Amino acid sequence: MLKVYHAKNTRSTRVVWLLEELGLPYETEVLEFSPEALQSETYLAINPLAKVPSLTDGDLILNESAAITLYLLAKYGKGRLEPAQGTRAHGEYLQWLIFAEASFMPPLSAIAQHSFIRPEEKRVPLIVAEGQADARKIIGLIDRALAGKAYIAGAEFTAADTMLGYNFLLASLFGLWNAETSPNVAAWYGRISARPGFQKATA
Ligand SMILES: N[C@@H](CCC(=O)N[C@@H](CS)C(=O)NCC(=O)O)C(=O)O
Repeated sequence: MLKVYHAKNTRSTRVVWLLEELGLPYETEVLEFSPEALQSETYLAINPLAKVPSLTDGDLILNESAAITLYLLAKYGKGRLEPAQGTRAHGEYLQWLIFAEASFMPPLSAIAQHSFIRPEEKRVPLIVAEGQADARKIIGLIDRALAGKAYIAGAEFTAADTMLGYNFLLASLFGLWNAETSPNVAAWYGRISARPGFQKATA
């Protein structure tokens, strides 16, 4: 049985959401998002960096949300939630899927770290301001990429939407965009966040 280690509003949202979209049976261990819970001896044996998500599939342990996404699709997807491999559409899909973690998460993480995760004396307001500026630039780019498209990789909902959708859950919580500044993002985010899988993953 697949098992996901999940904490609310963290990147494990991507994994729970994808599992729901794929209709796979899985169990969830919900962790409190606190150093005590993540650094317990039991959890460190699963994730030595004390982060979420983790996924176990038998004796396989995976600790990266993008890797978990690609693994689940390769093993259980049966071609669902991704364009056909080797096509131009698949290339664009992969780029957005990886972009979500590799290029968009750093400014969002900087905002989170320096707004509420680190102890107050270790927070640097300038890092928050720079993170907000960088994140807004990226949101502008995504808004332009979504023009005339229902989903980030084209007409169909894919795992690039579950990866990137999580970034927008955070960006929404951080007040980084609205329907006036980002109309295409607003339409897209409205569509994806109405899906039952997103609702379940964010409950
Ligand atoms: N690249 C990893 C990042 C995992 C990560 O940083 N998770 C955050 C929550 S969103 C975390 O557990 N942070 C705890 C900490 O840094 O102490 C992934 O995509 O899964």
